Amino acid sequence: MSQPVQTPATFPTRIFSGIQPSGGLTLGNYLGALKRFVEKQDEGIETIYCLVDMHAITVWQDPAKLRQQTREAAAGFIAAGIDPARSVLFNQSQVTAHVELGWIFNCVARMGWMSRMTQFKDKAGKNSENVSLGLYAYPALMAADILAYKATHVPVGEDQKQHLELCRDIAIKFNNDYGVNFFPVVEPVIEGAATRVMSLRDGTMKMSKSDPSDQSRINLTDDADTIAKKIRKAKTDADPLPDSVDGLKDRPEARNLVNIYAALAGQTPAEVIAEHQGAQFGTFKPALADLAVAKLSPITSEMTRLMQDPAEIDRILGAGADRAEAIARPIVDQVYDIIGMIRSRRG
Ligand code: AQP
Repeated sequence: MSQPVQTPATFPTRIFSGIQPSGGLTLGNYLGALKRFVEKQDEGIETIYCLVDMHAITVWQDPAKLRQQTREAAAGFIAAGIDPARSVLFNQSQVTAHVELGWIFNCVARMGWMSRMTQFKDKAGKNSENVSLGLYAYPALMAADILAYKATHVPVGEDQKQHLELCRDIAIKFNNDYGVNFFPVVEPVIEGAATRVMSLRDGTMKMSKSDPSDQSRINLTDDADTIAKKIRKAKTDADPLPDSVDGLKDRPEARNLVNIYAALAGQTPAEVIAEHQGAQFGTFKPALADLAVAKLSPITSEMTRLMQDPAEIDRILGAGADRAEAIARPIVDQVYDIIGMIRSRRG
């Protein structure tokens, strides 16, 4: 019954990625994901970007805040360079194909696979009996988000690598179980100097929008003073910057700031080190703060401007959802046929 699985090369290149509107966008989301999203769009590839609000509710969200955060994230995407005419930009809950395929994938994915997901273990911590079932099933819905479009490439930060491996496993198992070559085996696209931006408070923890400490992250809504203050107060060690990237090996906080600088400046970490070797943090941090403000302030002001017209943001998301639906619906309808569901409604 099993047949060889198609490789991505046999499917047209299509990019899909998403961000949860579970808080304000952070510098981690920007450097690890959003900046890459814009680059892919500007390379002329077909790009579909989604605010994954159904993922956000795997942890309780205040409804009014969720709406606000979704609009704010959409404004962040557009302010960062996503053009809703060139990319499909929408919020997940407006296209029901995602949850329909998500359920089917719940029935394809194996408990053993899900139990190995480190992000679930990190997020659930010692409280795993009390977190939502949705948080556990989240990676199957993420696979559906991607495969509802037969996307071939997914730009993400390093933390999503394991979820994308699971997405590949689901595609392969579905293809094998039903004897079809239907879903592509997606390629993660994890690129750039800051694929894992760390907390400003602890260089061993990921910068995250849901970290209880606002000092741990830079938000895309932070003003210039706040950005400069947060960088000045970022945890570091007492040594100057080394003369090679290897010298950052056991210095997670120093490495993080160098990587952030590199990603913002469009340089490699080695180039940053070559320019700043021997510098104390008293000198490097103000240089980083100036760079961060120069790069982020135009995005923040544009977000603020866009947020003055929430109806226009909703209109853009609705139009994007119509375009997304037109791609995903026929794909999910074919899945129903493949798995043996009767589809006999008229109209
Ligand atoms: N610190 C980070 N460094 C690099 N990339 C990151 N991403 C997130 N944090 C970093 C990338 O941003 C995209 C969207 O992630 P998400 O919001 O859907 O979920 P997440 O990875 O769980 O991000 P957060 O900020 O930690 O959200 P919460 O706190 O709600 O769980 C992904 O491509 C991710 O890799």
